[in-house]
Amino acid sequence: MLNKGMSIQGHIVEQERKHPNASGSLTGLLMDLTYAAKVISREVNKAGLVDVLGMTGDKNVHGEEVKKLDEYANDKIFNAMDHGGHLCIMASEEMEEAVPIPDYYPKGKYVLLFDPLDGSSNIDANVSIGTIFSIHRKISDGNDGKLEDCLQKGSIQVAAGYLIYGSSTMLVYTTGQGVNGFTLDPSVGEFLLSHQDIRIPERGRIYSANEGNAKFWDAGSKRYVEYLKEKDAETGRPYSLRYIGSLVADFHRNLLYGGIFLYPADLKDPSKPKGKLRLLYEASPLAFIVEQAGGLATTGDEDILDIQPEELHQKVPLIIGSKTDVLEYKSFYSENKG
Ligand code: AHM
Ligand code: MG
Repeated sequence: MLNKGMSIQGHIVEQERKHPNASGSLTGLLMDLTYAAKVISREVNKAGLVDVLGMTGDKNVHGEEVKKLDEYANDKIFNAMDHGGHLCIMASEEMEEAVPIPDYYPKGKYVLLFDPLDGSSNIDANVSIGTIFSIHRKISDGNDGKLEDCLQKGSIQVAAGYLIYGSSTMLVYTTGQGVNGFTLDPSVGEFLLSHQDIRIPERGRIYSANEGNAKFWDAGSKRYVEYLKEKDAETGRPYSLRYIGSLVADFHRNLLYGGIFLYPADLKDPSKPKGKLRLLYEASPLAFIVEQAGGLATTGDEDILDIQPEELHQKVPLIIGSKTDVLEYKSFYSENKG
């Protein structure tokens, strides 16, 4: 039985019970992750003080150097996850290569991909940022994790989730049986179930995009956004534009209220010919979550979850959100394709 206010630990165990052959390893893995998340949340909350601490010689109270927060978050997750015996390899947006679990630790059957601190350019302005994670099953032979374990289609993720460090810290995750949200209660230091079985509204009234780039989008994306600004009572247009520039925060709001997030390819910027967002650490986990909540995610050409990754840091256009909105986007995109 799921109850509002139940702890994340209770919830994960309950989910795992639905699989009679489960070994408990996924539960252990997710618990290690929530520990890292709590520590990152604590650091993010005092980010404004980092400069103050920095003036003392860039050392913290333990005599360690004060690191950039995204590097800190990366190290925290890595160090919380490497020795538990649940993983065989990890890859992160902050690390050039995937890192197999070293031989001196037991190796497990799961693969962890993560963006340790998404939207970190917003930290100094006290804007919400997040951590995104994706978990796959090991598919390669032998005990060691390999690159092919990381390059799997999103549709076969075992679990995905994100942490949002906002006015409160929340964890939203799915193991393929719906989406649930937990809020960190700082007084007990535990994530408690606050958003049970999240469903994204079929249609929203919000679009989120960096419209400053619109001149360089494909014709379909440009026309779609113009369409959203026209008045139409039946579809609730014009939509409101809401763009934080922090993917987790934009995604989270749209998940709860309904809406569509767009980051199309930039046809003029050679650094973003396939968009800006990373398939493995951003697009794919959020696509798994949104589909579990009844929404959709596409590049325009294909569903995000169907893409066979070719490289670790692959970028893709990302259009994600309420089902009707994403379907409408897709028809604009394909009708205007040259
Ligand atoms: P990051 O992972 O380096 O923080 O970059 C990803 C961020 C997303 O959070 C956000 O959606 C996007 O970049 C914003 O990009 P832009 O500033 O081009 O609008
Ligand atoms: Mg990111």
